[in-house]
Order: sequence, then structure tokens, then C-alpha cells
Amino acid sequence: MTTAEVPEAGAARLRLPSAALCGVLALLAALAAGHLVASFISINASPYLAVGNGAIDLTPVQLKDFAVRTFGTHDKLVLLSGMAVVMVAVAAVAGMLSARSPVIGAAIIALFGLVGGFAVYERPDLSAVALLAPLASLVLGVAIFLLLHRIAPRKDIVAGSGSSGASRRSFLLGGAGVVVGAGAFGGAGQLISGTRDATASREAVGKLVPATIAPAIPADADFAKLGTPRFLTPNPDFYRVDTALSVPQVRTEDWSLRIHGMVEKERTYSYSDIRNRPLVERTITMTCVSNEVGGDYVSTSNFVGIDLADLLGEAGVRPGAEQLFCTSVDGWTSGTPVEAALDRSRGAMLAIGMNREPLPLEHGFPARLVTPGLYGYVSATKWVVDIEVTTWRARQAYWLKRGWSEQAPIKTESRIDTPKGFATVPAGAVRLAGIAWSQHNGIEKVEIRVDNGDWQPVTLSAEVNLNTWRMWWTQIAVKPGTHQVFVRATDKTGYTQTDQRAGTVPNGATGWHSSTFIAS
Ligand SMILES: Nc1nc2c(c(=O)[nH]1)N[C@H]1C(S)=C(S)[C@@H](COP(=O)(O)O)O[C@H]1N2
Ligand SMILES: [Mo]
Repeated sequence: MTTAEVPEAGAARLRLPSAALCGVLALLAALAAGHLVASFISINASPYLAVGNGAIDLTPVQLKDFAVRTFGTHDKLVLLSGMAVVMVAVAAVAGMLSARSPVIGAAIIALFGLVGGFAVYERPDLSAVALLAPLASLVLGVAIFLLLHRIAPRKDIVAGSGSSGASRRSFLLGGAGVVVGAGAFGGAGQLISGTRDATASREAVGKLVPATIAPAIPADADFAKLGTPRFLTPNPDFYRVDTALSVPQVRTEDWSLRIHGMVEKERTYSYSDIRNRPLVERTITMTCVSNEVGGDYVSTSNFVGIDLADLLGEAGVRPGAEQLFCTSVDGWTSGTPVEAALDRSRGAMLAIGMNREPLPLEHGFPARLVTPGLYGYVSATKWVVDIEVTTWRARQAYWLKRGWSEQAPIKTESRIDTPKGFATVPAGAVRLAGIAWSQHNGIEKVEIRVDNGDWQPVTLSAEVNLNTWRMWWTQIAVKPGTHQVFVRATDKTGYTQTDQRAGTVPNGATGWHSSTFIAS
């Protein structure tokens, strides 16, 4: 091919599939490069994760509530996959718009980098160094795009000249090189960030033996054999709700908790300061405000830690203080009422363990808060590193800013676990079982109503303490056909669950749970 035959830039158009491929491969290279650089700084600086985290923070509350409800713990996977699909589509279009000149495509790839950079910049837990990751994405993305665009086969190369085949071959080779390189970069990023994870630090903590142990759980505290959950939730089964796309990795030696603001004396505690105190153990049922009627964002653990009131006492809370504005290592915040935190009868804790093991990483290792009786978003900051004692006016926590209530006591609720909705059971004697909770008040009574009959009481499990759930069961006689059963609980203040349905926003769902089953 003579120089005269070489198409001038802009003169010859790329085939659309090759053009699209340029965009997609450049995106891949950009993401992988960003991921690798981020692995040396903080994996949250990876533009992909940063954009995902940004999306979580910007999502309207109703949509987020829907995602948590619909996809549960998979909500994050759904988000990341959705983002991948959108990004690939945009990159492909960017490539196709560049069939003639690479300018538009390069600009769009650069824009990706800028969006990533903005997302990293906005994260409260990242320093300016973290911007190197999106910068690497931007530079490599644009460079790869320009390179691939240059070597991509042109449409109007003279047929039979042979250069078309050669060009296609070099393009394919280049493309394959980018795929392999991106895989290597991305994989290396994963490996390197893996070495920074906190698993080894957690293992080094070992078993946590409390000085004050929780009373043993009586055998009749659950009816697991009859279809309720087990009284203590095994750690891997404990519900998980948080905004973190990648679980924060905090090693004990890097952790500290600062208590400041409206206090007599500011305090900072290291992990060993906490670990070496006499530890207490408390059985507490936690619930998420996003729990729908009948939902399963409710779990119980033997939390091990120290009294939050002790720490606050050492700092000396000044009069007029209203909330503990608690910040996690990833910047998430919650506002816990000072009154609840200081109430010894409630027993709020700085917890470092669950069921005598160090907190699992996804439940807040090395340390979190647990405040019995309040929904998690106002009471249970995981990976907590900072407590500012302040007023409600001075600070607004993450979910408060997004439309949820300032005060969020857990509502009295009950649930039918057996039979599950639309299960088929033999007609005759049918066993019903489930749970009820009203943390800090305690459950007084649970009743069921079958096919619009009268409310009838059921058998309650042994009471463990007022801050935990109670299990119930009963047996009814039913004829063949479809039946509907409702459940309602009454707490120890005398309040009986309302049948008025309310959604989870702004302070917890209400209504009676029901199960419709078929007897045959
Ligand atoms: N750092 C951090 N802590 C957090 C959250 C969060 O998003 N980030 N979510 C809160 C919410 S809404 C609930 S219900 C509980 C859930 O705790 P778990 O995941 O251990 O069950 O954690 C709370 N603590
Ligand atoms: Mo929650």
C-alpha cells in the first residue's frame, strides 16, 4: 500500500462494529487502570465503585427502599450490574459516533473519567491522592481509544489491496491485547486490595470472652422445630443493610474512636483500650426501618462490647446535648438520641463482637454501635470512628437528610413464618408459628385471626429480655380450601399493633402480617 492509499484521518469511516468495539475496549482499559491504581490507595477510589457509591447516595429514598425490598442483600450486585450495562452501552455509542473522527468518542471516554473523578472527590473518606485513580482511568481510556481508532479497519480501503486484512488483523491483536491487559490490571488490583483487607486482623483478635455474660438462652426461647427462626441468629445469617458497595476494611491497629463536641473532655480510644476492658454481653434483637410487614430485616445476637454510657461518662456529656452524631469510616452518619445512649436500662453498647466472635467485617469490624429499641439507621453505626456530641440542629445524619425521621423507635410488629404464603398443607390440624418484637417494651401477647374469625391468643416462647424478639406458635383446625390468617402483637405498654398499613418511609412500616395457605 502506498502512502497515497492510506486514508487520511477523518476521511475513511470505521465500520460500526469496530467503532463500537473501540469505545467498549477503551472503557474496559480505563476501569481496569483505575481499579489497579485505587488498590494502592483505597479500593473505594476505583472509579467504578466510586460512581456506584455516588449513585447510592443520590438515589431517591423511594427507589432505594424499593431496591432494598426487592433485591435485599443483592441490591448492590444489581446496581453494579446495571451500571456495567449502561456504561458499556454508552461506550459503544461513543465509539459509533466516532466512525469518522475519534474526537467525540475520546471526549465521551474522558467524560467517564471526569465523572469518576467527581465521584471520588465527593467521597468523605478519600484524600486528594485518591484522584490518581480516576486520572489513570481518564488518561489510559483516551489513549487506548485513540490507538484502537487509529488501527481499526476502514470501510473504503480498496478491496483486494490486502491492507484491509492486515488492518483487521492488527486491530484484532490490539483489541485482544487490551482485553488481556485490562484483565491483568483489574486482577492485580483485586489481589493488591485483597492484601489490605481486614480478615487477618479480625482473625488475630480471637474469641471474645465477656467478663459479664448474658443469661443463657432457655431451650423454649424459640420454636425452631415448629417453624420459627432460631433464637440467636448465626452470624452469617444476620441481616445486612448498609450503603457500602465494598465492605470497609479496617484493621484493629488502624482503628480509633474519637468522642468530642459537647463534652467536658475530648477522648480517643484505640482498639486495645476497648478490648482490654471487662466486656459485657447482651442479647439484642436489631431491626431495620426498611423492614416491610412480614420482612426479614430482623435478627438477634449476643453482642459483646462495652457500655456506651461508660464512654460518654468518661468524656462528660454537657447539658443541652441532644444527639450523638456518629460517623463511620466510609463517611456514613447516624444521629442517636443522647437520652437513649445514656439510659442504662436500655444498655446501648459499643460492640466489638457478635456471639463471642469479633464482628464480621460486614457487620462493622472492628467496632459498631448497638442501641436496643431504635431502628438501625439511628442507632447502630458500623465501622464507627467518630462520635460528635451535639444538637439536632447542628448536624443532620445521612438518612435524616433523605427524608427519614429524626426519632425512630422500633414499632411493635409480628410475623407469620409457618405456613409460608401460598403453601399447601394437609387439611385438619395446621400448625402456625412466627415471631413478634417490640424492643425495649417487650411482647405481652400475640393473637391470630383465621378467616375473619375471632382473635385468639397463641403460645409465646420464654421471654429472654425486653430487647429481644419472642417466638409464638399455635395449632388450628381447618377444612380443605384456601385460608387466610392474620397475626398481631400487643406490647407491654398495652399497645396493640394497628391494622393501618403504612410504608417504611419515614419511620417504619405498620399493618398486620397475613399468610394465605391452601389446605387439601
Ligand atoms: N456505616 C454504616 N453503618 C450502618 C449502616 C450503613 O449504611 N453504614 N446502616 C444502618 C442500618 S440502616 C441498619 S438497619 C443497621 C444494620 O446492621 P447490620 O447490617 O449489622 O444488620 O446498620 C446501620 N449501620
Ligand atoms: Mo436500617
